[in-house]
Amino acid sequence: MAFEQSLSQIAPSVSEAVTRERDRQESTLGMIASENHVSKAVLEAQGSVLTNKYAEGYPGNRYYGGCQHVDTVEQLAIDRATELFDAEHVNVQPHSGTQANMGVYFAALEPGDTILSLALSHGGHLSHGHTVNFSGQLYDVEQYEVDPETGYIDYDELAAQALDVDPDIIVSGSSAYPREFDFERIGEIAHEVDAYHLADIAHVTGLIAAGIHASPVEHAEFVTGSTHKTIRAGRGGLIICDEKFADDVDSAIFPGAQGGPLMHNIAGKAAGFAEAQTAEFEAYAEQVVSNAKRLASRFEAGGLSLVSGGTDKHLMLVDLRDSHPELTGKAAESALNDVGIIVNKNTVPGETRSPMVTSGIRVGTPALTTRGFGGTEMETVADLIVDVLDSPDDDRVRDRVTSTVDELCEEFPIYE
Ligand code: DSN
Repeated sequence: MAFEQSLSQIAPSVSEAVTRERDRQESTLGMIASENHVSKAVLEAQGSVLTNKYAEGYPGNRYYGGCQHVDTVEQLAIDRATELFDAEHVNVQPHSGTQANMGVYFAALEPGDTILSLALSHGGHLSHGHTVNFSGQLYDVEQYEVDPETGYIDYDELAAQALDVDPDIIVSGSSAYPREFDFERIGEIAHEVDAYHLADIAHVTGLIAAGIHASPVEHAEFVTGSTHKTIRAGRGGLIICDEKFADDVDSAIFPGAQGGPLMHNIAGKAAGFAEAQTAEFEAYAEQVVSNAKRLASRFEAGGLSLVSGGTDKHLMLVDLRDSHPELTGKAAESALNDVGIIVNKNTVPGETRSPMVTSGIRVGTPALTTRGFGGTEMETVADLIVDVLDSPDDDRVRDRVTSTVDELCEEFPIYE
């Protein structure tokens, strides 16, 4: 019976691709700011028999029988997140950060209402109202930008813009803004114009859980996040909201936006949230930020320009236009990829190239910090990146960098 066969027996090509992907992760430096390596415990939970169970509804109130054990798991995930974020209500069912945002929009807005959010090319996210995403198609969208000189959000300008466009919701949070948001100020701006405040903390969920990044929970009616980035709890999303919106949010997620919850992923969240409650996780989160600041300083010493001149958190945005005007983000990503350093091309404020080409790269430290990299290693990695950007076609540089990357990967294994 097929049940007796291993993955490599029943689907050898899939098995081989999984093994190769594991090897790729072990043998390269993952610096995509939104990625991380989960623990074996989270992998075990996500690969469990909970994938077999339908559980439409919520703990204690399901549409199917046999939900007693998945109820336990989901309630644990909810309780842990409630504690971690000092929340009134948490929904752990969103399949992703985008689904979480969808849940909030469905709960708080009517089609045609106005969203005011950070533009994608200034660090925002597709689900904050981009025209190619449902959010930009269902809602009227106005966008704010960072100050072109400083790279920071100008909150006075945002306040004036909010008065002007009269939004129904203001979205804070980003995919590529290297500075902390002033959640309190955005909350005040939103409330002055009678709008809701949605804080999308996808990137910084782990930093907030660890208490080393300001929390928006007091200053936003709705907070959304993803669970696989800095918090290392496996792929998925979550919504935190004031108690008075709990029923609206829960019914917006199910039955509004989703069907059966992914209970194996919710088990991953419950496991990852337990890890996030430890002192070890707090030390990890502190190291993520300290590593990012060290990397940023070394980049600048190596002649690279960073949007806003640095970082407050786990990521930075290298603007190649000053230092390497001919080198596109796409070419930089590719040259680094060839030597085993994995980053993503990224638009920069005032971008003139297409999003598939770009003039920048986004670089993050969560995954390398999980491997055990500290400040010294970050400086080594910064130097390697600068060397490759300076001489992307020089084979001697490529060989030297590749061999240092190999040594670092061997010294800091992920799962072995
Ligand atoms: N794709 C994620 C990122 O890289 O930031 C956001 O969803």
